[in-house]
Amino acid sequence: MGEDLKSGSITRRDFINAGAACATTLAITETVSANLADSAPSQKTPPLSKPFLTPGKDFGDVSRGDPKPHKLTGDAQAKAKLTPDTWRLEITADPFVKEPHTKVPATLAKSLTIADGTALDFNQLLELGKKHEVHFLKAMQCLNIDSPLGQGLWTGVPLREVLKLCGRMNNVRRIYYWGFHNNDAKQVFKSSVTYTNAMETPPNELPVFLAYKLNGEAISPERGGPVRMIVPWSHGYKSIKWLQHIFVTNDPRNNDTYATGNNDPESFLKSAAYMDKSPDGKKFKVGEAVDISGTVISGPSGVKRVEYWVRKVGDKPPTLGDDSPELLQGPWIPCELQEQPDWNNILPEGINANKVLGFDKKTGKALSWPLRYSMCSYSATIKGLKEGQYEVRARSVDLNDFAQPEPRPTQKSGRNGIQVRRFEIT
Ligand SMILES: Nc1nc2c(c(=O)[nH]1)N[C@H]1C(S)=C(S)[C@@H](COP(=O)(O)O)O[C@H]1N2
Ligand SMILES: [Mo]
Repeated sequence: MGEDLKSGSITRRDFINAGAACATTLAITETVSANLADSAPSQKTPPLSKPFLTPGKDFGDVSRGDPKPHKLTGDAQAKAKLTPDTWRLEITADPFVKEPHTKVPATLAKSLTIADGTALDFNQLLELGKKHEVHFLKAMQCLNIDSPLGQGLWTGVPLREVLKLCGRMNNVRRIYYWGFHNNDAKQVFKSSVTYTNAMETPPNELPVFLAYKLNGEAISPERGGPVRMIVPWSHGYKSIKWLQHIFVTNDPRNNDTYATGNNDPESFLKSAAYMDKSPDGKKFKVGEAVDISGTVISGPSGVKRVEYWVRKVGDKPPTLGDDSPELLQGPWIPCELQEQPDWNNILPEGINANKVLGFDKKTGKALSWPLRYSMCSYSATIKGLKEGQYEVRARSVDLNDFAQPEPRPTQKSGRNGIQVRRFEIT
């Protein structure tokens, strides 16, 4: 997480707390003596720890640039083409050729450029939307931060429809895109998808798209407006803000900005449970129930359940590895998952659930729950603990029966380590 935190751009205290809690060291003494029957998930509806759709201003922010593009106002903002009126999108082809991997260059029948007055403007994008508009719910999650940044309903036009404006493409294997970067090459934040990713969306999968709305409203400058790329299945680094340029190439190698930070540049979201801060550091009386809660993200491997493990510890227990035998043994006890909400109360006005991708067109219900690439809450009530110091952890189990963070402990493909909270019963 170093890189992102050092940039000083993480604004929500949660992230720092979550990180600090994981780094603290404590020592194990005893396994928990709670009666398991007492610890079964409660039947009450879990409290929603956060609103289902995160208001744009409440997302955790991860933005590079000096000045950050969303801080520009007035003339500077217009000059940067970051208002709906001034926004332009260029689409060009890379002439690059280099043996052995790139024998011929990519070509487009028609480039869209500012210089020759053909760049796409905001109204033209909205016009395309009249025919091709899509809506989708997505959890925004930074590959390097072990807490979700927020969840939104994004609306826009699939990338493939925008690319069609350029006529026939030849020898295109990757599609790069980047946003405004103060005309400073060092500040470019670029990402890419493969030609297949962009053009061929399997049934029930979600297309890469150019978003112009978040939660039914214009995308704010901070969230990457006027237009932001959204890559549904991936971490935040593929969802480029302040989008202004698309660049097709026949170089098949991944050269995303995130690849230079030792990150897996083809990562997808990890199924993972993240814990709310409470009850960390709190004291409870014997007989008092301890509530835990958090959010669980569904990556492509889905979520079968979320479960928790509580254990008694001594004063200074050492850190417990995610693969340590006592952790793997548990006992892990199922948590309660938030039920599918009444979508009429959640979605912005005028957007019916049956119009949202990933939902059944007839019933308006999510085709999977939690909906793939989005998140919902979970909770559990722990009862019957005796006096002492405790640690509680939560983890997801995916549809392949892999418990978090398996099967991929490499955290540079997406931080999903098991989180811990500590409390005392007195
Ligand atoms: N142009 C641009 N796009 C960007 C970034 C950036 O710095 N510049 N950061 C990326 C990263 S690493 C993440 S995790 C997400 C964060 O999105 P958010 O700030 O809207 O939560 O935006 C991505 N898109
Ligand atoms: Mo990120």
